[in-house]
Amino acid sequence: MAFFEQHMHAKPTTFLSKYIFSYDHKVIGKQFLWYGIFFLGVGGIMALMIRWTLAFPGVPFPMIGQFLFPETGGVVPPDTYAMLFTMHGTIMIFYAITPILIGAFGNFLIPLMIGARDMVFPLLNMLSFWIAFISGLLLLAGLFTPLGAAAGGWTSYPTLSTLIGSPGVGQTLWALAIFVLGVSSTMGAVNYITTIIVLRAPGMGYFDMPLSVWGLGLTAILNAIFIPVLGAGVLLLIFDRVFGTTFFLAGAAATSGTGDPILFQHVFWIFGHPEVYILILPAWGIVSDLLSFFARKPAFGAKATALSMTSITILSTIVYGHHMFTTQMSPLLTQSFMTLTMTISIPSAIFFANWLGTIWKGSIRFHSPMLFSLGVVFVFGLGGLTGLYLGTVTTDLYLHDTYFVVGHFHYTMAASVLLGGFAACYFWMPKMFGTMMNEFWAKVHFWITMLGLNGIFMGMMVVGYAGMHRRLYNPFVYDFMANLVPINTFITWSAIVMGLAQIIFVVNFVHAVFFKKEKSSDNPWEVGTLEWTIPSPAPHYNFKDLPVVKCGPHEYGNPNLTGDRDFQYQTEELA
Ligand code: HEM
Ligand SMILES: [Cu+2]
Repeated sequence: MAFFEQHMHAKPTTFLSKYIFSYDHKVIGKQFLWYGIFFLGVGGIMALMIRWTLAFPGVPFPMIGQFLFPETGGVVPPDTYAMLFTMHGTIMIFYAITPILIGAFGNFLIPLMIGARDMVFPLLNMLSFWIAFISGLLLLAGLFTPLGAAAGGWTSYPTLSTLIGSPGVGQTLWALAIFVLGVSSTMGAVNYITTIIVLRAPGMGYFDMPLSVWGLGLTAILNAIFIPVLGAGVLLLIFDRVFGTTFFLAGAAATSGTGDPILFQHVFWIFGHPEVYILILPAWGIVSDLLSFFARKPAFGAKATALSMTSITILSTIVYGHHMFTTQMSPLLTQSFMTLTMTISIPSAIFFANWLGTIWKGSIRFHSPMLFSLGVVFVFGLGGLTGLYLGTVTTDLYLHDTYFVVGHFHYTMAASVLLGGFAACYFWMPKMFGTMMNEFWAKVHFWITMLGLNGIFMGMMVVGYAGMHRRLYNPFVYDFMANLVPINTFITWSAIVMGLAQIIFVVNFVHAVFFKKEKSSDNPWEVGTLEWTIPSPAPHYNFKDLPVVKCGPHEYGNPNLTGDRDFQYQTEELA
């Protein structure tokens, strides 16, 4: 299994080689973490502006409104509103969740959890961060162009995204930024896959890998296959915008027999549906491990969980058409996509049941990472169930493009992935930075976040079910939506509450990283996976001697355990 010789090199000594152009997967992981947290803040403020506009149409945005929109006296103008929801979605998906779950935790966890000293290709790894960094600059640059940032939605459908729909440079920069980010993600994905295949510690079979590594590995496979599809799509979009081609131009099919806006939707969703699993799989893996760690029980049906995750990964590649039920696809196609979509419920139900089996009769320790993991179980349940209504053609025809869809995907992505990310932050903090965050404030953060996000996303599903469309600047000019203002005000207050709760996290995090004197012990959560066998924070090149794996990652409460612990390190032989 350890096919590769792994060497130790001298420690980097200069500031540049240590913190900026570091080859160390742990430093690169932290760089992605800071990058993601920054964009989480930017995307979050944009979300609040969207919500403000929907709850209080015509009222200036407090504090920074006057400064940002002086021409309207602080009120968010309609064209800016379109930029806000476009940039919010783009930033959250590609520049916040992806860097945090995949960039930060993928980088940090994979080598540590499989007993390797670094990624297989450290230089490629370093480049992948800096290319992502450039992409972030390109995206933000759009905000400062004369006609403003992209405004065609995160899906960037033509004709909204062609020169006719958005003539500004911002939309071109958007496409370029996504393309460049795709290059970075693909580099990362290839690195992760190869690392998992060739650098596993001696004795570690695939089923001895923690489920976090399973999730991250499956994500990397989807990334490597489907990010290039999106790359091709946005490249063609750039050609249409800059070089006058007509791949996606509406009407071009009629006049020259070539272009078709619907073609873009196919390309986008062939990537886009797998993308939602790209985001959720790492969170699923992490939650599957943490539930076991904190219930002090072996992960129930761990092999079945890993195999279910794999089946979902495979199925996710052939259901994309359910995003396009309303594009006049042939009934045969819609029905086929509906059937395939529904098939995903089977492996989903298996591993969801395994989660419940894991916590069933466990000696649960309600530390903050566990609270956040249980939060994922709850919100993902809701997200998954609402997916069934959208995957069914007949109900989707009504619900498509309403806030019900927005509620659905925020439960699955915003809520589940965010809570999973927080669970990971609190849990691996000692190994990353050598200190622990304050538990009391972590729990306060959890409860207020839960309260806020359920208020927001449950509210969205309610107004969506009542017929409120997404992406409208002021839906309430239509009579049938006018009476939905009070619920929208409620959603907005929930969003403000949730936003404020995140300040607690940031303060707690920054305090633990920079100001906390008290060091954490090497294994504060009493967990047996490989990263907890080494000092906190993880030292240069992780393992002085490469570990040899003797048992699985979830040995808790086994009567044959050695020592007077209720868990066993993966490097120890089970008696
Ligand atoms: C459990 C099974 C799931 C089913 C059956 C399902 C089904 C659907 C369907 C049919 C739509 C399109 C609705 C429409 O536009 O009319 C949709 C939208 C969406 N779903 Fe799911 N979904 C599921 C799980 C997930 C998961 C796990 C995620 C993410 C982690 C996710 C993220 C999204 C996103 C982002 C959109 C909206 C994209 C957009 O239009 O902007 N879904 N889902
Ligand atoms: Cu989908």
